[in-house]
This record gives sequence, structure tokens and C-alpha cells, in this order.
Amino acid sequence: MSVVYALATPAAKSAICIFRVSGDGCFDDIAGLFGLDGFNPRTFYLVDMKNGERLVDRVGLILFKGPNSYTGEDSFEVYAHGSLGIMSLISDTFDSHGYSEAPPGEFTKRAFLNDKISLNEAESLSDLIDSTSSDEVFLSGSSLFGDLSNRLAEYSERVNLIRIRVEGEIDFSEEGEDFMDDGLLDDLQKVKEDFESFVSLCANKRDISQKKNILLVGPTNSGKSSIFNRLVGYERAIVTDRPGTTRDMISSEAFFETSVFSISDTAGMRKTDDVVEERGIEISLNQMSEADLVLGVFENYSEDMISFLEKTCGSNKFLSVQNKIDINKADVKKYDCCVSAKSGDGFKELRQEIASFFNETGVKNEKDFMVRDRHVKIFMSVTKNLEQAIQGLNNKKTLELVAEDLKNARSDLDELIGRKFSDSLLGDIFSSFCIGK
Ligand SMILES: Nc1nc2c(ncn2[C@@H]2O[C@H](COP(=O)(O)OP(=O)(O)OP(=O)(O)O)[C@@H](O)[C@H]2O)c(=O)[nH]1
Ligand SMILES: [Mg+2]
Repeated sequence: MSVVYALATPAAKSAICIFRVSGDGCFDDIAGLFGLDGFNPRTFYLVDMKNGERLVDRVGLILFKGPNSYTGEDSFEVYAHGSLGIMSLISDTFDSHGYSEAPPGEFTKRAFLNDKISLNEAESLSDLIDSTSSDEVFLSGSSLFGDLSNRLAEYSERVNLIRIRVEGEIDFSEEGEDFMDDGLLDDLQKVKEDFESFVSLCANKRDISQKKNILLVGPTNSGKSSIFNRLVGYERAIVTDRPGTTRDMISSEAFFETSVFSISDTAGMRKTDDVVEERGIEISLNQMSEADLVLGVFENYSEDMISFLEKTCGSNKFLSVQNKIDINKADVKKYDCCVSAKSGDGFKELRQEIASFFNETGVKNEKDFMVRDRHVKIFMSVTKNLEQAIQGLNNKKTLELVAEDLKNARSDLDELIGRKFSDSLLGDIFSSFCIGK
């Protein structure tokens, strides 16, 4: 394939930047570019990179001889100083050599087309790069480095072996033999059961990656915005001593205890004639059913308000928080958590309380692999086809139909691994990658 290049690190000032180059003929001008007459693959060289006669930068260089490379092609990586000027000069140098800039995911697409990785490994790689929590890292990592592809290939093989036996039955019956492989149904049932337990170990990326929403609600002036600012780590919301300061909902992200959360501050609740404030209160009430966790913030205890908020939340996802314990006595019996947004006291416990709430309600801890909607849809189709095949055998339907169901189940599994794919599927998958991967 033609030579492509891309910056594999962000286009921003940094200590170093890395360029990747891959394709047939990319070693042709190693002497002109780097002054190397010969090289050993996978050896780190410190060389002067030149654009014509001019020195671009003193760079690190590693060359990979295909097929022993990421893409499976001849390729090399350049480690240069991370200045925007150098990045631009290196791009110009490669352009002038006739290399073209790689579209997103091009290196991984080539790796797939050259049989270096399977399609679902390519997807897991993209998920790993997108991961923002340790759960996502572990699950996408085990899909990529673990044996998700092997497990899928193994099921494809098991289904195929049964299909061959069914085809054998068809041939026998044509010869007038009334002979049915006794174990066939049992074996097929076992494959289906095993496959279903395997599917139960797969977590959908959509469920794992969705940021957990935390909503701060409560009476005006109780310190919701102050708690919000402390949780997100900077002065995002305006704080004043005037009740009714926050009128609209403000959201920001916070990372703690290995996960990213989306936290929202809302208008304080009180009777008001102000239309804008009233609308803000309405929004916060509506948001309560959507949120994953609602923190009710109070300065003064109100049993009525707490039970009203608990009811409005709709399920067991409400934590009551007493604020301002620097000026009022903490009442641990009445609240789930007691803090001072002013001094920071109690915040370690509040963060732990939030994290353990999500750990207890989360599902991913028992999962082994992270998969996408595409996988889930195909898993359903495989199960349906296996079920139909079992029913067919049970009801002594024509074996041709059973064989057809098994063929479909196998073809679905092959699509997951990427043994069978369309250009539009590849386009969908690789266009979501970042440039340089
Ligand atoms: N002493 C003390 N004062 C606090 C604490 N937290 C907030 N305050 C003060 O309480 C007042 C209200 O704080 P906000 O964070 O704006 O309260 P709020 O609940 O967002 O108020 P509204 O947006 O009006 O509903 C401000 O004067 C804060 O400085 C705290 O932990 N201790
Ligand atoms: Mg506020």
C-alpha cells in the first residue's frame, strides 16, 4: 500500500512528538532523510533528520520491517522534539517525499487488512484509547489482550462442526439410511448454553462509558454551589450569601476514585415569584428522575424536604448531605454525610460515599470483556439462530433448515471477528479512531 504518515501524539507543545510512517517503499530514502546507509530493524537510532540540506531536528528513529510491524508493512517511527514548528516541518518533509497524510484509523485498518489483528481487537483498541475510567481500561484491555477473539473463533468452530454433522445427516438420509446422530442435539444445546454464559460476561461499552450523573439539589443558600465547586475542583459556579444565586443548571466533570462523573448544580428550592428562578427549580425537579445519584444538600434539617426529595428521585438513589459543619454541629444520625464546603472537612468521606454508591449499583465488576452495540446485536442473532436450530432438531424439521440456521450463526460470529466484512462496516469502525492510530 502507498506510504502514509501521521502524528501519533497530540498537535500541541510537548516534550516529544511521535510520527508514524507506513507503506511499501517507505525505506527508499532512509539515507536522504536520516543519513542512514543501512539499519537493523527494531533498533533505536539517534539521527539528524533533514529536509533537503537543512536540519529539521535530531530525532529518535525505529524502523520495523514488515510483516513484523504494527501494520504488517515496512514502517518507522520518528521521535522528535515536541514543538509545533518541528511538527509542521516534519509534515512538510514527508509531503515533499510524496507520502500522504493518513486518515483516522489508517494504521490499524492496515493492521487488520494484513491479518495482524481481528476486527473486534481493532474496536477494543479504540475503546482502550477512549477509556476514562479504570473499569473501562481493564475491560477493553481484556477484550484486546485477552481472549475475546479466540473465544469467538472457538464458538464459530464449534457451530461449524455441528453444521458439518447436520450436513452429514442430510447426506445419509438421501441414501435412505434412517440414522440420526444421538449426541447432536445435546452438543448443540451445550454450545448454546456455553455461548449464553460467555455473553453474560460481556459488558456493553455504552453502559460502562456513560458518565454517571450526580445532581445537587436542596434549599436555597444551603451551599450546593460551594459543594459543587469543591467536587469539580475549581470555582465553576457563582457563590454568594444571597439565597437564589443559582438559577440555571450548571454541569461539569470531576474525576475521583477511578471514575469520571458529571456533576450538576441546580437552583435552590424555595417559594418564589421570580419566573426565571421558578423555571430553574422546575428543571432541577425534572432532572432528579434522570440523575444516577441525587445529593440533597442542607444547612438546616427538614424531614419533610428530605422525604419529598427522596420520593421525587423515584428510586433508591438519594443521599442527604449536611453542609456548613464548621458553624453547625455535625448530625451523623440524621444525614448520610456531613461536610463543610468552606473547610473541606468530610469531603474525603463524601467522595468515598459517592464511589461506593456506584460500585454497589454498578454491574461491570463481574464482567470480563467490553463489547459494543454491534456485538450485542450479533450475539442476539447467534442465540436466535442456535435456538431455531435446536427447535428444528426437536421438531424433526427438515435438516436443511437446521443447517441453514447453523450457517447463519457461524456467519454472524465470523462477522464479529472480521472474517466477513463490508467496506461500509470498516468505514464506520475506523473513522471513529484518532489520527495516527
Ligand atoms: N460557613 C460556611 N459557609 C458556607 C459553606 N458552604 C457555603 N457557605 C456559604 O453559604 C452561602 C451560600 O452558598 P452557595 O454555595 O451559594 O449556596 P447555594 O445552595 O448554591 O445557594 P443558591 O444557589 O442560592 O440556592 C455563601 O455565603 C457561602 O459562602 C460552609 O461549608 N460553611
Ligand atoms: Mg447555588
